[in-house]
Amino acid sequence: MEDFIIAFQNAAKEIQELLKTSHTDYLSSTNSSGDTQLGIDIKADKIIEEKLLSLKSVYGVCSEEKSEAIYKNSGSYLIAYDPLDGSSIISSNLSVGSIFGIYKETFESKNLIAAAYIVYGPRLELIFASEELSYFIYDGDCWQRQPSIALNKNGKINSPGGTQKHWEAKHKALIDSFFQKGYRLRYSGGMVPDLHQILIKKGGLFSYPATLDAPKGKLRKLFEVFPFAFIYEKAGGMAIDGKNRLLELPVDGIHDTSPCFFGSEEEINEVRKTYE
Ligand code: AFP
Repeated sequence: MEDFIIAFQNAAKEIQELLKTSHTDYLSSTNSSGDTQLGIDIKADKIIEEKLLSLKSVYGVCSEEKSEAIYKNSGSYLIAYDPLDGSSIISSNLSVGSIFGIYKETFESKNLIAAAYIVYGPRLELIFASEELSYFIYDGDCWQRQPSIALNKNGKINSPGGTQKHWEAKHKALIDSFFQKGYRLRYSGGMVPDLHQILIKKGGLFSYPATLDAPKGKLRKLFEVFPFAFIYEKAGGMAIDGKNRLLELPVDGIHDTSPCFFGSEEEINEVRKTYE
């Protein structure tokens, strides 16, 4: 897995430079999920595609910006990635990220064997999870390994996604119940910094539920939901769609979405009580 870590670290440095110097204007094109694309989304996609396809062990890649996967002749790993998650908050200069899922032979949750994400913020950071979780910070010269991350049984952060107007009543009651217990609202609109914050602060809840306008949720299974489910479970947390473990869900096409809840044990048990 060392070659993947090096590829992600090299891509991270190039994309961080792009973010510092590129315009963040929207293009007239949309990606396969119907999101308007930025020029920088497409450049980041290309940087990552080249880095990954140059690895011997990689058989194919698919990304949020592509309508289909690209395959080579050899290798056994398939990588699904979101090259620049949080396009809509780049113009406000908030942190954004890249997310990766490494699958063995097929793009299915049961074959996810490693996952990673990069945070482009005031600092450049990489989290990589396979058997265990590794955390790196770039110091401007080298990637410095940090102590690993583990979630406590509960936390203090509530990170609720989606438009409240479209939440089901039971979801609104669940989110309110956390605020009544003293949880603080922390939500930037970028999945990477929002989930990273919960990991770094050792607990809390991130939710992106089924809504009246998006009954299957917004976040994509292969590029966003499964990789973060894998990372949260490795950190001692849990990840469910309300009832089921996210990493046991089937996939209906590369851009399939799911409602999702990531957090520490006690918060996820509360979610289960609401949704079961
Ligand atoms: P964009 O890439 O369009 O900015 O979407 C980001 C994202 O997929 C994810 O990073 C956020 O958690 C989620 O959307 C935020 O969505 P809401 O604004 O609907 O809460």
